[in-house]
Amino acid sequence: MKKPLLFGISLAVMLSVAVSATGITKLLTNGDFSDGLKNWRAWYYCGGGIPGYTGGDFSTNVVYDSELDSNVLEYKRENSQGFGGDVVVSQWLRQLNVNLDECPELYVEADVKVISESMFGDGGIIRTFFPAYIQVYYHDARGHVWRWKHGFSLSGNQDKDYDVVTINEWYHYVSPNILLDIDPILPRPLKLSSFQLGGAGADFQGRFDNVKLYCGPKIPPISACIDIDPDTLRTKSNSKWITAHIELPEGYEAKDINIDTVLLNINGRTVPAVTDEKYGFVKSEESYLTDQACEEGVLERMVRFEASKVKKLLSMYIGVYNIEITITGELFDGTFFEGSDIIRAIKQGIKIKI
Ligand SMILES: [Ca+2]
Ligand SMILES: [Ca+2]
Repeated sequence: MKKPLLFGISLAVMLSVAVSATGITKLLTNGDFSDGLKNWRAWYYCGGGIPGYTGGDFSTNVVYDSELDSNVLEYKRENSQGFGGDVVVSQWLRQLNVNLDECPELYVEADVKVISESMFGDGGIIRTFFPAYIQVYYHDARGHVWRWKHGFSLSGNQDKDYDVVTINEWYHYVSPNILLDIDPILPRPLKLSSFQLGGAGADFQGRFDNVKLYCGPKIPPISACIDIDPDTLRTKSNSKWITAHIELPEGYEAKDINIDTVLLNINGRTVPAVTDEKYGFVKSEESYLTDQACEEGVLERMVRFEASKVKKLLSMYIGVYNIEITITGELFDGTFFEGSDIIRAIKQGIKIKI
């Protein structure tokens, strides 16, 4: 049974792609779902084949996620009765006409969360039933279409095909260079066809946000000086904010930092900067451009993160007190920056000799 159903279709054809100052070409539009499902196409299929079987209930919606403080894609399949099926949200790439010979490196990046999954676990025997997955379709010189796929599973032994994630927790995925990850016996990719996100299996539910597909070469981020306050974080303190001062190297200005892209990273898990303009430190340049850290006379951008979310990431480090925190983000022209600071995290109730 094949039952394609279309949701929120946007047939707007985009003939331009965004090339940033770093040489990175961004290939997806509305990958952060700030525009709902615009530019995305949602559909569904199942492989049942039993008379009267409807395929179960499925949905794709853009919902607010309080942890990311952002609109995200949520997809769901229920009442599957144990038959496998897919919920897919896709974006056409064919019209971009990207010549992969001129794209030596191709990367996918996304935040993903598996909320539930009823069976199949690590992809099943044929390794396709993942409760969350990303697929890039491309065609070769003869016009044959091929697929690169990466799954996210709640169980199994992490390998090349999938990452094991924790239920109900956001996971930040960065792919290897897809063009080198493709099996070398397959024909060389020539053009991109489409990009797909979704889940497969029986009943499942997941979320995606901040989805990026970009063509390199990957240029290393510029190195920022980061100063994080407080220097010591007690996991049971009532502090509301973790503050970071970001100072950029010569030739770049802190005022050009795009706060919507700023993330605090601890061992690959992230917390986004607070972007709500009800706060003066988000809205007012006088508040957020400071000269309190790093080199004197060079302004920094001050950003804040919700302390409760950072503490949640730190909660696994019982007794570990020197934690490296990395701040990453982009300037408005697409230049990436990155820098780290070390703070001391103290879990209440544990005595630490310093
Ligand atoms: Ca978003
Ligand atoms: Ca400074």
